[in-house]
Amino acid sequence: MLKNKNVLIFGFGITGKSALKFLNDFPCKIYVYDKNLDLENIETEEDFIIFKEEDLKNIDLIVKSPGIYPDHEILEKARELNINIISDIELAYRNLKTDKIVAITGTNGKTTTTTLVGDILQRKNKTYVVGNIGKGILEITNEASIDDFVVIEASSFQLEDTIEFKPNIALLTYVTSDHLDWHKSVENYVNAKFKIFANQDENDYAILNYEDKDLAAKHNIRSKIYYFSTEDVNENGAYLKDNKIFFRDEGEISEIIDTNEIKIPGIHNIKNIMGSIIIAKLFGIEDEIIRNSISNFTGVEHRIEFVRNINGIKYYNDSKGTNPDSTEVAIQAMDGEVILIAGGYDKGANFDELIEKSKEKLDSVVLFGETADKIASSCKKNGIEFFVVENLQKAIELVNNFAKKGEDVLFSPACASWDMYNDYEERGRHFKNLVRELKNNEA
Ligand code: UMA
Repeated sequence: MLKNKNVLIFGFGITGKSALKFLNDFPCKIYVYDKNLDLENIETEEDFIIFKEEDLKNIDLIVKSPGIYPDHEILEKARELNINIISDIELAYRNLKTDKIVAITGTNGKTTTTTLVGDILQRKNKTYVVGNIGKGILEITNEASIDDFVVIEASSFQLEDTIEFKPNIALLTYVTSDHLDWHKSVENYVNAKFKIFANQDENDYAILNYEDKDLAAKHNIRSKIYYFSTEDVNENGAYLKDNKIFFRDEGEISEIIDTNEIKIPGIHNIKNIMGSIIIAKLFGIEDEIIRNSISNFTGVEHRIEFVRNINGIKYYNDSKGTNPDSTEVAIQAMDGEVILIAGGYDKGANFDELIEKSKEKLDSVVLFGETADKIASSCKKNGIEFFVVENLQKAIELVNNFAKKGEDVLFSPACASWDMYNDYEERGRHFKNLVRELKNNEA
């Protein structure tokens, strides 16, 4: 498929670099485009040609980085020339030796579920955890052997540019709305998410939130469906009853774990765990191994991550809260009254519902970044006290002055980080450093 072809790597971040590493093993001509990098002076072990627009007519295939908007003018021209544009997960799928491929998507919960599934499966067999979680899948595509598990966190951007991608097990945590700047409409976004099931057949498995049952019915899923639900809905899958999680398969029921043994907070995490249990059971992992992994799982960095208790005020880093829904979930998972620090890159989201639904738990909101005024107007509508500040440092200085014992300070921006940071991880680390530098007056 790649022999003697001219392949353009479009964007040279994590995806582009892993694509170069992968393609280097094939006899093809590799071009690279990146509008922000000085490609002449970049150090790589592999050779490539710096792409110029006049090369486009010679290109056979474009491997597109997920963050680049689909209406980029070079991509529009490529479509006119009928050039194939695919994402890295599509290229990887076509070349992976193993068919033990798990793909996990959803508006939120992807990273927690992907990490936990990776942890369970690696107790049985070699497991690669890749994708939107921060590691390009093409980095490991040539290396993964026929018996290995590959667990992919798949974003809507990556799924949009798939054609044949067919994971043996696909899980959708749930879907609401996000990334409207990229997808242009909620419908496009939801359709991209459901592409995760598009090529599956009766030998594959689809795992869904029972709350998305009606939505799923519209998407013609051909694989075997398993649901997770907080009630016993008498379907194949996992459910919660009397504070215990059970797994049911064709009438056979097994008790997996008591929720007392779970360390990560919130009902949303129970759902992430139930989804993970289904995947593990479908691969025949023993209950004891599953229970052990779950009871030792303390969550992922930047997701409702406890940072510090200063004089009875708890600080949490939820930099991964990059959309309103994710932030709402984080607010609900807090024990005390919440001082929310939010704001960031504007993806076109609406914040009214987030503030309205979180009213009862919110003490006040401190805002910064591109969306600060937009969120401020949602606060105004709902009678929530708010402050707009210049940056994260100023936000923390302010909060440190007025937070009271028993309150929770939650940094959950409800927005991407790209207005002020390279990514949510850099933003989360910045928050943690600032909180660690605060003086504990009682000490
Ligand atoms: N670029 C251009 N032209 C443009 C825009 C960007 O040339 O118009 C270049 C940039 O200069 C940069 C490169 O493209 O060098 C970046 O490409 P990218 O934004 O696709 O980022 P990658 O580094 O390849 O990382 C991507 C994912 N990023 C996005 O989807 C925005 C990473 O997810 C993912 O971990 C990685 O691939 C490996 O799969 C991050 C993310 O924020 C965590 N994801 C979004 C989210 O979770 O909300 C979807």
